Amino acid sequence: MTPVAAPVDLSKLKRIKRELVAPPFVHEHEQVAPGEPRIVEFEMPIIEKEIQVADDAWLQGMTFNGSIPGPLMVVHQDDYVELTLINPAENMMQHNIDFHAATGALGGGALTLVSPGERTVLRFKATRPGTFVYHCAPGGPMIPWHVVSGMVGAIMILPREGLSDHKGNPVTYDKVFYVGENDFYIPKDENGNYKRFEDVAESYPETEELMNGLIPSHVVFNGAVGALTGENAMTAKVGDRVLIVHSQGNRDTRPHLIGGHGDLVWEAGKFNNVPDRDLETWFIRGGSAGAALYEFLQPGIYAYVNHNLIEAVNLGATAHFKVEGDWNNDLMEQVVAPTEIVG
Ligand SMILES: [Cu+2]
Repeated sequence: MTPVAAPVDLSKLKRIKRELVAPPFVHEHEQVAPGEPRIVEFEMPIIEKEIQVADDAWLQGMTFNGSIPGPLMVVHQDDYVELTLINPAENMMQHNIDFHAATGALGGGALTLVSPGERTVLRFKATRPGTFVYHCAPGGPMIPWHVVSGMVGAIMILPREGLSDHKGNPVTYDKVFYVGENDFYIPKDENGNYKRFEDVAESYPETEELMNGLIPSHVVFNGAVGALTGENAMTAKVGDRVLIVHSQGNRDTRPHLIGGHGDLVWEAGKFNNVPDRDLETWFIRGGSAGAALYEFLQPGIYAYVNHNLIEAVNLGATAHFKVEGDWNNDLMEQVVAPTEIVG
């Protein structure tokens, strides 16, 4: 299906090329659009590779740009996204990309199906501001399989004037992190050990059987248990306003920052809607990305979790923020340290 129409003349628009970076980091961008709408060029290879998702578990992964999740792309409303999608000859599978932010042709999925050894270029206009998921959707049961193998990421389309608070006043962020949550379905052998496969094709039959039971073996942030904890913790300083973009391509989730809040939360991720305030936990619908802005007020280690705590603690969906600065005893003080009860 290739739509036929007169080409649009975008020759007067400026072009800018953005280099994508691996999550949780986000490529360089302006919060307020610097001028007229532009054509923003991105290039993403699709990489099929084995990924270690826990000490004892490996996934035959499929990735946008080599990372799970795929990188966060950032543009402004009314910019044009121009993506070169590359399926290297070493891959086994056909892939494509469905942008929830795009209009028509299955989000671009119908125009981007590439076999190994092919490339394609898709351009779409970013008409609606917000955070949106993109994912592979090559048809039939390949769709959920490619998504739970890692082929999901997000795009953030900022309003041209930048973000606004609940009163419509401008707000900015000091840092932005992209946390992509994935549910994995890794089969076990008869001894209860996770099975390791030669390639994606070999992993498919047993993985699909497990997928259809709807109980994931792992629920992780950024592709692996511990990908964002300890030495990999996200960092901030007291007083930093941090924007956290959180996506889930397949399943509902409920981010929660332990010891913190969501000051302004675009739960559904769409910036034309008034943000919620002071949230303890927010809801990300499967197949969407949301955004939460928080100013850190105390130093320390914060756990950022999926508040289904079984998924957070036992299946992997935990990240850390390491925040530096001075403690505020007005907000919290240990009045009496734990001591033995006497008498
Ligand atoms: Cu795919």
